[in-house]
Amino acid sequence: MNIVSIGGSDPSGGAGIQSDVKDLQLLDAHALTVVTAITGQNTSKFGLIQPSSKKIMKDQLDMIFSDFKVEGVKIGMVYSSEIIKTIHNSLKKLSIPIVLDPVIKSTTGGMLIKNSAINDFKKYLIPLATVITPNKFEVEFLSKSKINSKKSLKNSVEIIQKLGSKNVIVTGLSLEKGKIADFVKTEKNHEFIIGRKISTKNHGSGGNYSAAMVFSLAQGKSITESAKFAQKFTFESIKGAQKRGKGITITHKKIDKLQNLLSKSITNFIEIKDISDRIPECQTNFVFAKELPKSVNDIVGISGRLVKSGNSVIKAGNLEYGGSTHVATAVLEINKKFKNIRSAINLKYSSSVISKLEKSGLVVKSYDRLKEPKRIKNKEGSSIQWGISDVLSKSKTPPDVIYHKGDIGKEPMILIFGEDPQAVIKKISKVFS
Ligand code: PXL
Repeated sequence: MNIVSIGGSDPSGGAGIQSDVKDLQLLDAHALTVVTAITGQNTSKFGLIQPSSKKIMKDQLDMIFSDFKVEGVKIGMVYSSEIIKTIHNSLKKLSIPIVLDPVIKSTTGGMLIKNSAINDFKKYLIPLATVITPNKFEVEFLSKSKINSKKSLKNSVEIIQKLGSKNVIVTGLSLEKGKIADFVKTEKNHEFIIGRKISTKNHGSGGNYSAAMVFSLAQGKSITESAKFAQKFTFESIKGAQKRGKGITITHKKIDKLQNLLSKSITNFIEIKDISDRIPECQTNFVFAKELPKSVNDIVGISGRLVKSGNSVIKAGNLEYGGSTHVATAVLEINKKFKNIRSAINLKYSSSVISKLEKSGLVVKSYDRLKEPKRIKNKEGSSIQWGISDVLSKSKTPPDVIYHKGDIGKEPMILIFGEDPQAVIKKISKVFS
């Protein structure tokens, strides 16, 4: 997925395009960047601003949009009227999600937009936004109205909506002690999304929110779903904030070890020659559990699975805890008996694949869904648990492969297990390469 970040350079790496590149990479998207200005700043103070010329702004935008299939745009620091109009001209005909983060002042006090550009910001950029994500100060500034109650908050947001942004999210409100609230207003509804608050002054959280927001919208998620996703992403970024300089901390979302390892193995899997022939009708999931998983929520899976697309396999969705039910349930079951087995993948059944797996020296076991008790059949999701436990009741050593040949209306399936995703890939590579 390609996402464009249009914004300023922050040499401290805490905000601006540097932070967006980092966040989008973490989300497994490719960040394209259009630099509106170079700022001089660190974690204590704000220095100079050198805006990009109209000519180089237009060239950057033309280069990006004439080459890449762009699926989402985030706009941060825009600085001048001239830059605003150039962005407007480039984006006005697009029909992809545009997230406008109306950055006005930096945490360390620098003005990120000229006073003379505010009217054009409202006239040219707000109407382009799928969603605008101001904090309290920014809504007050743009709506020219003070917020001191829920009613005045709604009024101010409606002023912004009248300027042309269908959806407005006011981020980081403090309504209750220990809690943070994001106010989400769409054309038809409004709601507060509540999360845990971490009270620290940091550099970068607004940008983390809008980057996660555009990523989620570009994946086709709704405003509400994306707002929840962005809140969680921002919470984790603030939780992991690091003191890199002498001043305030820089937000930083830690890479989850399990997600990272699984992600690498998914890349290896996708690269296996002709592997798309091995994807079943119900698609493939690849999962990795924490040690001693208690539920599927302790297991990372792909929210949208590995999907066959022509002759290739694509990862649809994200790596999420609870992202798989079926394959994750199989791992939960096997892990009860063999604690070191924490990963699995499901592949399309074929008898020739089974004999190749057997010939390669792997321990291959099977169960018969025709023998499944009726009470299990009628209970959604319990078949796999029954099947695996049936196999394990007869196994002293951990099986590498468990398969079944299906039932009426049930697709046959192969599951390959391993200690971790790389171990699973190694087993797959014995027969497919
Ligand atoms: O977080 C707002 C922001 C966005 N873009 C740039 C910045 C800042 C805050 O300092 O410097 C370039």
